[in-house]
Amino acid sequence: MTERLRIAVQKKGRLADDSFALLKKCGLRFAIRGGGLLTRVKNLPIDLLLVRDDDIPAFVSTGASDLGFVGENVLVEEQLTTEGGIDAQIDRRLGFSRCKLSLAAESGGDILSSTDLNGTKIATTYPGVLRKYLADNKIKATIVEMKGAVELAPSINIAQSICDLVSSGATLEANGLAAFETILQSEAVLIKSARTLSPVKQDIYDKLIRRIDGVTASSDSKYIMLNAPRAALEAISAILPGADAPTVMSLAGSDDMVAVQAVCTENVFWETLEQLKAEGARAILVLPIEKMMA
Ligand code: PRT
Ligand code: ZN
Repeated sequence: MTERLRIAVQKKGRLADDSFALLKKCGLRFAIRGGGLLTRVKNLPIDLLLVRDDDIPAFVSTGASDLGFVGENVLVEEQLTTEGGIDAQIDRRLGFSRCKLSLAAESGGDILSSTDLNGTKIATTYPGVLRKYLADNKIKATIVEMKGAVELAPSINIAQSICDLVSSGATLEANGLAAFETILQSEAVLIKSARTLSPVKQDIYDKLIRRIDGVTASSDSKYIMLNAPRAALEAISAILPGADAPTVMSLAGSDDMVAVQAVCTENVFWETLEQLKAEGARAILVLPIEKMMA
């Protein structure tokens, strides 16, 4: 039986859809059906282990899974709170599920900065990260550990402030709270243990990682095509964001205009197009890039 690389992915929740979408963009063909713990990828020797996000670092650390997709916040919390530590480190940053772990308190209340936390109670589901932050900053406060609904803690007098994940800020606002400090920036990450993979698994891993890198690199990249006055070529090349030497071709029937094409490795904003136009560029097209391999 051929060995299969195993990847732990959140079964359902905020990370699940983007994790599945990334794997699909990497060319993996699979179907997620209710119930099952393990899903076979049809066209590569890879199995997906569908679990709760909190269990993913431990699965990778113990070898139940070779890789895992998890929020950096969960990884750091598990690293700080698991006895004996865990053998799971960040292998790639994936750029989705971005959020912040922030300290927040009643808007317009007495707690306006972290120094005001001395002698108070802080509710959180991230006791490990919070404990480290308080120790690093020499703040003496009591941590009230909760399993969820942390944003309600101040209104029911369990704590004076909270330490919770924030994305749009709408939840804090709806509960009359305001964030005053970010203690961790988080995004989805691919995690791996330091163990050596078998040669077969290493090959599958290498192939997958090349594809993940290709998808991540192409997501911010754009292909740009435009016509430009030959005299403005230098100025126009300087504006193209993150582009190496552009391809320049002559235009049929025109001596002073040329066609320019380039891969921009950074996002192309409307402001960039306006600058290009101001330099004399015309017929500007910005196209998405689906895949890239160096
Ligand atoms: O069932 P399982 O244990 O697998 O999932 P879960 O309920 O523990 O996690 P889930 O699916 O809610 O979140 C998974 C991961 O998504 C988190 O660990 C983060 O890495 C990431 N993420 C990104 C978020 C948020 N954004 C987020 N906004 N996780 C939670 N929230 C919550 C936050 O706790 C707060 O209650 O959303 C609320 C705030 O959102 P805003 O937009 O109102 O600020
Ligand atoms: Zn969870």
